[in-house]
Amino acid sequence: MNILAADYLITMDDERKIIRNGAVIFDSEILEISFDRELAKSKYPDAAYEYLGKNSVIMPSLINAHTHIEFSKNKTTLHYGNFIDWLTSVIEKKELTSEEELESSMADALLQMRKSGVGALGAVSSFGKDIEILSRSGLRVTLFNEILGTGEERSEEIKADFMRRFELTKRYSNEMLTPAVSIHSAYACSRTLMDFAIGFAKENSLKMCTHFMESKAERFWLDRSRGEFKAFFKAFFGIERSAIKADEFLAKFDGLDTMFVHCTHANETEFESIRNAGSYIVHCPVSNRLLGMKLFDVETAKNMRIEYITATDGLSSNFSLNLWNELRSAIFGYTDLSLKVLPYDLLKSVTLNAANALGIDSGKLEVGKKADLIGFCLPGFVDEDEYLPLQVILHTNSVDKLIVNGVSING
Ligand code: MCF
Ligand code: FE
Repeated sequence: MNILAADYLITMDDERKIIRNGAVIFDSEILEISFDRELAKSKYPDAAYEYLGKNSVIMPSLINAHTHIEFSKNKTTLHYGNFIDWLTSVIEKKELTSEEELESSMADALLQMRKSGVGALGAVSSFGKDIEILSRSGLRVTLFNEILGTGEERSEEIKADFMRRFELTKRYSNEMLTPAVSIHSAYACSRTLMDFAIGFAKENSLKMCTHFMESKAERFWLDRSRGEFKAFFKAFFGIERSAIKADEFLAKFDGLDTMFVHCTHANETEFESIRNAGSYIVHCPVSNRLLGMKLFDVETAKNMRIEYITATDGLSSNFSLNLWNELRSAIFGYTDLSLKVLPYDLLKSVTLNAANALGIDSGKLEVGKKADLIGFCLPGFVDEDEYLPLQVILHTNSVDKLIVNGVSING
């Protein structure tokens, strides 16, 4: 049994409770939340007790629900500001890295996440080269095997490659690593591949994720087979029309547990349909600024009672996989939203909401939840609870403690 004590506990519970001078008592699960750390210490004299020091904070560990570890290289060579330019630059730079560079870029990416307090992640795996390193990361991983391809003629080959990667993922799966499926997007997948992946996910009760309405180009292409995707698809794939409209694409996911990633250019009907299906929306503010040139409409989502998730996306559309940087970017991007409300919502978006989306029983300091915790110190005292989430986001870059499943994985 362990006792971790701090000056502030951000519980992320339904009452948004913040506990001063409290403690969390845990083994692999949270056993008790104490409102008095001295009392906790005397109540359990045999437990390993640690107080994290002046101005310390304990909260659930962070969850980066959408990232691409295999895209951790080519940091400075991709083109930003226009989605098609970015996509073209990704396709062109694909072959430029050696296996060693890929391996070390993935190791760095995972280290950066661990240092910042990420205890769980949703990783889109495009090539299966990240499976092994993710399996020994010490983190909880939902590994979304990606399916992608527009031409019907290569369907069988693509399905076989997907199955190979999926089987490999299954070999590494355990309590910490869960295989899942990703349909890249409505524009980059043929109907055959979509239906195959959806059928496969349903049959095997797997979580699903897909990029959705990330750019103006995608909006125009899915709505009218027009816009910037038209020339792109003609030049690269000889395709004249979008395979599917947005509403039909969304309907395909009925009955599945899906994360729709980005949704910056989605309309209210689409928001509604995602919400009514009990699915989740993930936004990635930095990536959305760099590629889609528009942020997700958090205010409308909130008014529609949509509990969104914030994530970093991969390093091919971000300068960092540190979720604190992402949260700060959101604070500075959403200039109309209250600094008493937005920061708490953002913390919830990377803890409880992300845990719910990935089906992990964590994200809250509550008895019975998994002991996935972080501890860190603020540079000073916070006098009013309602400003604590903002101060935490402004001042945190790394954590002193990262505990996953009750085990400290960073000293
Ligand atoms: O989320 C961002 C932007 N939107 C789409 N794809 C990706 C992102 N980051 C990496 N990707 C990958 C994607 O998984 O880039 C490739 C795919 O393998 C693009 S090729 C359509
Ligand atoms: Fe992505």
